[in-house]
Amino acid sequence: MHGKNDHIFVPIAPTDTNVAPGKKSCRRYWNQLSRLQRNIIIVLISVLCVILLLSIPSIQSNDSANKELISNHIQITPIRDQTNNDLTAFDVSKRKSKHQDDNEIQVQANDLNSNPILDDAANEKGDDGNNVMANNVIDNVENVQNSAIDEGEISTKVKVFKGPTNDWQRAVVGAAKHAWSGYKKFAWGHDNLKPISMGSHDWFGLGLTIVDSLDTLYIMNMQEEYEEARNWVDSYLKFDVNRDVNLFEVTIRVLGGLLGAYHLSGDKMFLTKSTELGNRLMPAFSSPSGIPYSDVNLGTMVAHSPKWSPDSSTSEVTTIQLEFRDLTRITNDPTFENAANKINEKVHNLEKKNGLVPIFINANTGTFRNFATISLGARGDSYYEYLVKQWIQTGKKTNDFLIEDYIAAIDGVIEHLVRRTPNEKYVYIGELINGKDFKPKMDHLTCFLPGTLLLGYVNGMPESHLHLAQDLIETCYQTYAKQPTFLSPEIVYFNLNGESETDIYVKSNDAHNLLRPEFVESLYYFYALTGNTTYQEMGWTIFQAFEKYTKVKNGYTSIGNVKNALNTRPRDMMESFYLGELLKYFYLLFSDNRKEIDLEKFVFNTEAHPIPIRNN
Ligand code: DMJ
Repeated sequence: MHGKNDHIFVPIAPTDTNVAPGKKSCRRYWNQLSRLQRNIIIVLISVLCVILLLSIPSIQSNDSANKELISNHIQITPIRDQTNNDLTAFDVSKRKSKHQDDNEIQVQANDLNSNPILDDAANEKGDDGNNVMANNVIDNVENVQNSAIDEGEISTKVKVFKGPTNDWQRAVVGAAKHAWSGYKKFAWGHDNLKPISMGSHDWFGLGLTIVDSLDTLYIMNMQEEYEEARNWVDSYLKFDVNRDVNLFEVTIRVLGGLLGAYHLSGDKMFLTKSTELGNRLMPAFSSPSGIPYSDVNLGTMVAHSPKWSPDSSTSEVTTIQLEFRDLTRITNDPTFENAANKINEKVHNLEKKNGLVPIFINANTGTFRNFATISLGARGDSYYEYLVKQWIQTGKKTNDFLIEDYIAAIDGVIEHLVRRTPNEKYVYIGELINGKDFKPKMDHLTCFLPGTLLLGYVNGMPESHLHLAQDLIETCYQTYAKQPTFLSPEIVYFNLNGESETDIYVKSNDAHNLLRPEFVESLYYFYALTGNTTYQEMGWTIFQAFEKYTKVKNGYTSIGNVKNALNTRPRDMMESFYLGELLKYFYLLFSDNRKEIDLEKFVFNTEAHPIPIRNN
């Protein structure tokens, strides 16, 4: 594993006739030695060299994780030779183009106060965009230090973002502007844009795209658009409307969006709105078991199970805790966190299959549905995500049972759900139908997992998590790379018993792409936590594919078929997570400052809204 520069440097004095008397040169000493003496010295030096070389891996044991990440990265031209810091010809051009306009960037100082806690990270880069890139070769997977905010400290300060610093980030901002202008023109105030029919779609009637986009616009320093969004929330976002909403979706997108905007901007209007929404969602917790109902009417404040079933999705009831706990932190009202904690405790006490949970749970009885599917995809995914993220949110000091459940769950994943394909040896995660029969099916949603595993690993989780993360990031990348559009389908299947010629295959009903963010989210974690710019390269390839196949005149659209580049079948829908998540993760992935959002200080909710880490 040693590069060509990893030799031991033995300085030899030059032959110098002007050496001062009494100071003999090494060469003169050497020449005066007998052959035997010289041989002994050569042998001794050789032995010393061997010992030194052998000891390097143990000296660098802390680096081993990153070394493996670097050496095991997916086969894609690395932008730097990681061992000698030389730019390849390919990379020079890429990097030049990425930074070519740096000098033209105007640093637009806001009239906002700076936040000493947060500004360290923003300043890390300095003026020269190349500094951070040069550092990448020595950046490691670092264990996250505890730098959480102390109890009681309220986020009233703001973080200043300077806007894009390279061409890739500028391209993402271009995409955000294009999406925003289509939404503004045809769907303003509605939940989603229908960019082809030039119309809108309402799900909850809460202006989802606006609220989900607030912190994205803020992070990208799109001041005009941010002001438009902020003012709409202030004037038009009303919660006292007679309308059923889904507790989970509104919590992660609307409550999470308001909280993220509040923490970055310090604007108290978002605090007021968050509190009102939190109060109106509380009836969902009024079930006999404490496991919340899936739906709640914001106006009448009456909650109920879904119309189609008595059960809630397991991932939905376990993916509201970051937000409700944060609401308690900023309001000092314990009601929100208490309700969320009660769910944690209930689910913790239920019987599981090696830490794995069925995907349905009954709000009345508080029990899992018998023989329900076990999956890290739809309806299961973020249960696992929030176990580790809640532990991180509370400074890794409390909620031990959550991290124990997480460790048990990942052990369960490794034991029951992980398989390797026969030919190309891709590692993937399948599902257990009826809780027992293995199915080699993986939702794109599951591609959040490599990023979450890596986040857990740098926070102290076992090495097995790192290995699984490395394997999965490659497999998820392949779900994109194998398609002619270079876009992943919603679901892939893997060759288990020779039923397919290829190791990864896609059924026609699963070939759609909804502009989902999970894989780009994982790439972001891999870049942010390792500094390895290979993950930026992967992201850039995928970003270009989105540009090519999902960009339409008035925005971006989900497509029906990633398997045919000539007939992608646009579906006329731009979900709020396109701006809320996908573009945000692309932007942060392409940042020259991988700590633009510092993962020692913030944890992202499942909709990419940053929530502060605290010491309790
Ligand atoms: C988002 O709402 C969230 O990421 C959620 O966790 C899963 N589904 C969508 C994006 O795919």
